[in-house]
Amino acid sequence: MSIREYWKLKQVAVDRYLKKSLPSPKSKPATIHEAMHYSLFAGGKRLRPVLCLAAADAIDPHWEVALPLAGAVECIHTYSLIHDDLPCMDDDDLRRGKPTSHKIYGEGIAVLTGDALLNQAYQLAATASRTKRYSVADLVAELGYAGSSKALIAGQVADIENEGKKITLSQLRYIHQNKTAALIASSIRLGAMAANATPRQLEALTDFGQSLGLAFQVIDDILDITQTSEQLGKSAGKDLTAEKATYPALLGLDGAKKEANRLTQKAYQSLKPLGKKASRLEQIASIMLSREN
Ligand code: GRG
Repeated sequence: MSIREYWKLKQVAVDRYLKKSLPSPKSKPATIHEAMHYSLFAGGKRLRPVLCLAAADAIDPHWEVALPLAGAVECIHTYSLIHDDLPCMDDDDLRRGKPTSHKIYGEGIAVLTGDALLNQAYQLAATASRTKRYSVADLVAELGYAGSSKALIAGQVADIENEGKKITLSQLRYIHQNKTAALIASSIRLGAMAANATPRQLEALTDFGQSLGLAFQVIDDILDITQTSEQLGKSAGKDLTAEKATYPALLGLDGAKKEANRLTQKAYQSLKPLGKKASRLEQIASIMLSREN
C-alpha cells in the first residue's frame, strides 16, 4: 500500500470513529452540534490523528486501540483553530477552505464550539483502554498537558505577546515548540502509549514528534508566503500582515527551507531504534516536508 493510501485508510477510520462518537448534528441543542460537525468535517488533513494511529501501528498491529486518542487530538486541534480564528485572536475568515466558525455561527457559538470540542476530547480519551504500562489516567494526563498553559496555550500566549516585536530565534522556537510541536508530539506519544510502547520506544517517538512538529511549523511559515489562500484553504500572507516573527523572516526563505530539512533529517534519525516498524512514520515526515498546503 502506498503511503497516500495508508494515510487515507487512517483518515477514514478516524472520521468514522468521530462521526460515531460525537452527538449527531441534529441532537439538541442542534446549533452547537451542527457547528462542531461543521469545523470537524471541514476537510482538515488529519495529520495529528494519522500520526497517532501510525505511532500505535509502529508498536502493535492492533492500531485501532488508539482511535479514542486519535479522535481526541483532532478535537483539541479543531478547537484551537476555531478559537485562533476569532476576531479577538488572529481574526480570520477562511479555514479548511470554508468560512470560519464565527462567520457562520457568530462569535458566541464559535467560542462555545471550541469549548465543546475541548471537553469532547476528554470524553473520548476516557473511553480508551488501559495497557500493561499505561493507565487511562496517564493517557488523559498526556492529553491535558498537550493543550495546557505549559504547551499549546503557552505558545499562543507568546505568539500574541510578541506580535509586531523583533524576537530572537530561540524565542521563535519556543513559540513553535509549544503552539504546534507539543500537540503533534503528544499525538504520537498517545498512539504509542495506547499500544503499550516500552519506555525506550516512547522516548524515540517523543524525539521524533518534537522534531517533526517543529519542522511542520517551519514549513507552515514557508507556505504562508509561497502559496495562495486557495492552495492553503486559509488566508495566505497572514504572518506578514500581522507582523509575526517567522522562520523565513528570521532566516530568509532558503535558510528556513534548510532548517525544515535539517529538522526532518533529525526526525528520521530518532526513528532508528524502532527499525523497519517505523517506516510509515518516516514516510509521513517525508510527505510533510514536500507538502503544498
Ligand atoms: C487558541 C488555545 C488556542 C491555541 C491556538 C494551534 C493554534 C494555537 C493556533 C492555530 C493557528 C496556527 C497557525 C497554528 C499552528 C499550527 C498549525 C500550522 C495549524 C494548522 O494545522 P494543519 O495544517 O491544519 O494540520 P488542518 O486544517 O489540515 O487540520
